[in-house]
This record gives sequence, C-alpha cells and structure tokens, in this order.
Amino acid sequence: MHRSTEESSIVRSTSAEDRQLIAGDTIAAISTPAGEGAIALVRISGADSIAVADKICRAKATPSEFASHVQHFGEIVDETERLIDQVMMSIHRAPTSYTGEDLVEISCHGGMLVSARVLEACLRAGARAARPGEFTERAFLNGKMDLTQAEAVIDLIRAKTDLALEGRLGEKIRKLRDELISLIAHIEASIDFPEEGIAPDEDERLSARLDSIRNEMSILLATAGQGRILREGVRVVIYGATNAGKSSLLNGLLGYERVIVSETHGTTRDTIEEMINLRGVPVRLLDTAGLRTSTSKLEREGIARTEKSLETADLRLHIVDGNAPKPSHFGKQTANGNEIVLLNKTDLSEHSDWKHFAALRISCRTGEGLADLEKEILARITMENLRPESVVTINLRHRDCLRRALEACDRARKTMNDGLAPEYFSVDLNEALRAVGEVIGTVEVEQILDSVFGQFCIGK
Ligand SMILES: Nc1nc2c(ncn2[C@@H]2O[C@H](COP(=O)(O)OP(=O)(O)OP(=O)(O)O)[C@@H](O)[C@H]2O)c(=O)[nH]1
Ligand SMILES: [Mg+2]
Repeated sequence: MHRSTEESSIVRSTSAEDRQLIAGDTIAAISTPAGEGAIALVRISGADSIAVADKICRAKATPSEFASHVQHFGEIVDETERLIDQVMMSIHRAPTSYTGEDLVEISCHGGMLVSARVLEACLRAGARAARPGEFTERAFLNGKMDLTQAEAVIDLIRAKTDLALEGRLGEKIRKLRDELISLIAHIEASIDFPEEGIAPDEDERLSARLDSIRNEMSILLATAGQGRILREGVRVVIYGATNAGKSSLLNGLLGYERVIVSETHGTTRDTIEEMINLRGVPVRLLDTAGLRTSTSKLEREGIARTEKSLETADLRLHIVDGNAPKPSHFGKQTANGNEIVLLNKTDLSEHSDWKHFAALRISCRTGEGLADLEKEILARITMENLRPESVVTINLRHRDCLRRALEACDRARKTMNDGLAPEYFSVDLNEALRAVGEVIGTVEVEQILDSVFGQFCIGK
C-alpha cells in the first residue's frame, strides 16, 4: 500500500523536473521521413546548436561566422575528421527561427544511413536526440505559434511516432523502467524512515539489483535497432518452394549473377547473404534453400537453415511461381506486415489458380516489377509494420536516452560503492529513470502539452 503511493509520487515528480531539464538543452533530429527523398534535413536547436555545428562542419568559414538565414556549402565530418557527407547548411539565429532558438539546418543526402550519421555526429558533438514534437513544442513555448497552430501541424504530419511503444523494445524499456521505479521506491523509503536503516546484506541486494538493470541497459544498447541496422542492415529473407525463383530474385536485386540459378529443384542448399543499398538503407538480403520435403540429409540441413533465418528476419519475401498451380496452404494466407508475397514469372502465363490473388507480380527474367518491389521493401522498412526497433531515426533517440540512463546508473553504482548515503545515488537513479521514461515517452501525461506534442514526428 505504502509502496504504491511512493512509486506514483516518484513518477510524477520526475515528469515535472523532466520538462524543466529538457527545455534548456540543445536538441537534434532528422526532420525528413526516413528513407525517402533525395535530400534529408537534420535540424539542431538550442543555445549550443551553432557550437555543435562548428564542431562537425568544415566550410570556408565556421558556422558561427555565417550570416543568419544564408545557405552555405560545407562538409560534415566525424570525430576522426573523416568525411560523412557534403551538405548545404544554414544557421538561423534566435529569435527569428522556427523554434525561436538558435537553429541549424543541415541538408544532407537522402537515405537513412547518411542522415543517421550526420545526426550521430551532432549527438556526439553535444546535442541530445529530440523527443517527438520537441521542435514544435519549443516553437510554441517561445511564442512562435499558438496551440491550435501546433495542433494543425499534427494533422499535417499524422505522425507515426514512437513505434517502440508496441514492439519488443518497448516491452523491455517498460520493464527497465518498472525495475528502476521499484528500486528508487525502496531507496527513498529507506531515506524517509532512516531509523530502519539499510542492513549491509540489503546493500548488497540493492547493488545487485542495480547491476542487473545496468546489464540489461548495456545489452539493449548493444543490440537494439540502430546499431544493428547500421552495422548489419535490415534482414530481408527470400523464401519459398524450390524453383520459385529465389536465387533469380537475389541476383535481380543485386544486379549481377551472384548465385547459381537452374531449373533443377533444390539448387540452393545453403543460405547466401549479400548486402544491397536501397536508397541509402542498408539491406542484408538472404537467399535460402527452397522449402520442400526432402529425403536428402544435406537438403534438410539447408531447409533447417532457411527456417532459422526466417525467425530472425525483419522482412520476408515469400516468392511463388505464378506459372504453376497454387499450393494448398496459400488459400489461408493472411496479410502480414512483415511479409511481402511475390508472384514470379509474369513473363509466362499466369496459372488460373492465381486469379484475383493479391500479390506483387514480378518477373526475375525481364525485371518487371522489381522497381515496385524495391519501393515496397522501403515502405515496409519505414512503416510501422516492420519490427519497431529497426526504425533508424527513432532508434538514435532511444539509444541516446539509454546511454544517458546507463551513465546515470554507473554514477549511482559508484556512489553506492563509495559508501555514500542513499540520498546521493537516489539522485542519479532518478535521472536514469527520467532518461528511460523519455524513450517510452509516457513519463506521465500530467500536462496537455505532453500529449499534444507527443503526437509529432521527431524533428518537427
Ligand atoms: N520464365 C521465367 N523463369 C524464371 C523466372 N525467375 C526464375 N526463373 C527460372 O526458374 C528456375 C528456378 O530459378 P531459381 O532462381 O534457381 O529458383 P530458386 O527458388 O532459387 O530454386 P531453388 O534454389 O532450387 O530452391 C530457373 O530455371 C530460372 O531461370 C522468371 O521470372 N520467368
Ligand atoms: Mg536457389
């Protein structure tokens, strides 16, 4: 009973402090939709935004010397001064900017990879990843627009923000948050009732709990979305019956004859991976052994591998031969956001079984439909259907929050080790909780602003 009121009061106070704390710092985000367009816009806003630009931009003059509202050509470099992209950038000095603060706009080349790298450079140079709607929220707070105008922007964007809320990542973050809340509640109880003290063995238990939280955070940071996608690409697995044209499709998307194609059923025995670049989105394409009941041990091993790679797929391409009869299991096919069904061999006549069958029709032989397929793959990657932690722009923000949370936990751990009073590490733990809460974006909807601006796209 006592515990539950304790917990909710912690969450509420966190939210109020959160708002104050957040208003002062410099934020950055990719403002254009992920994976679309030839040009992406990265925005930085806040008192240090021009200083951040100075650190990452090489041009004839430094950005702090730029006249306001004038476009300049420049190069964005990483921490080792390696070129990330050639860009056009402009600075907009307060108060005549969208947010009313010093604002930097960097127009880099489109595609997730480049814009994500530019954003990463901004974050490394001291900016914090913006929350959804935070740019517009600042504009509102600085008197640049009224609330109805802000809401009109919402209608305009119809944001699909924080997808992570629904995904496995969201679940994990929520669990982390709950563990932190219960840990803090415990510690604060011991502060409120000092006469009860924390017994030494309890001390150990506390540090063990904190260690487990830190451990979970590090694992999340190491594996969650962004890092994985940038390193490994989005996993797109091609599967289907033997001879459907899986290997032909891999070759078609790659643009060269990487894999052996033949009319023999069961040609491909192993999974084959190749990276392709779809408008800046790194995609790891997997060709697999065709599915059929086989007596060959080797082929069965190949099929087992196919099934395994399907489990870890971000997106599946189920390819079937449109010239052949429809397999019986196809009647019960249900729409699945993580799967695209492809009817191959449109250059041949379509078997009557497929009449009215909804699928993307392609021909690996003539290349027909492959451009549409690429578009569809990109759409699935950027839409909500794909595993949420794969969405790059959102995950940079998550990672930034998680990193801050982990740093705060590390500080708390050190304070604990040094034998200082609970008041000291409680401060750090609350900061960790705030940062974790930012990921989910539900750090208590005590203010209307939260719910209004929470609907925005990041970078707006
Ligand atoms: N006419 C026509 N033939 C195609 C098309 N795509 C693939 N084929 C042919 O279909 C046969 C099988 O193609 P593959 O790409 O090897 O098929 P697969 O699904 O990889 O087959 P397995 O590796 O055996 O599972 C080959 O003879 C291809 O030339 C197409 O669009 N049109
Ligand atoms: Mg094959």
